[in-house]
Amino acid sequence: MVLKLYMFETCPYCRRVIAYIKESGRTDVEFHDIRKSEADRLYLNMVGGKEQVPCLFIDERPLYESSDIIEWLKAHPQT
Ligand SMILES: N[C@@H](CCC(=O)N[C@@H](CS)C(=O)NCC(=O)O)C(=O)O
Repeated sequence: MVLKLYMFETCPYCRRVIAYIKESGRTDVEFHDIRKSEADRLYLNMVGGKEQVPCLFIDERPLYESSDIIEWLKAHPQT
């Protein structure tokens, strides 16, 4: 399963998700900063459908909302 988190550093909702990922010790999430990469920003808009972060792509399927992302990560621990 490919997990990609679209985010930017000063976004408080992103920081919450990133803090959870770090605390839980998981290493299977790629970070994509939309303020640093125009390609990532465009991907989020085109595939996700809106420019809202955080967005976790789960095998190319977008999941928005920090609380939902954290709940999903809790329910699907790294194997
Ligand atoms: N309820 C959302 C809020 C996310 C949010 O407001 N993110 C801001 C950046 S800090 C954003 O992307 N705003 C642009 C937009 O919503 O279109 C969550 O918890 O993830």
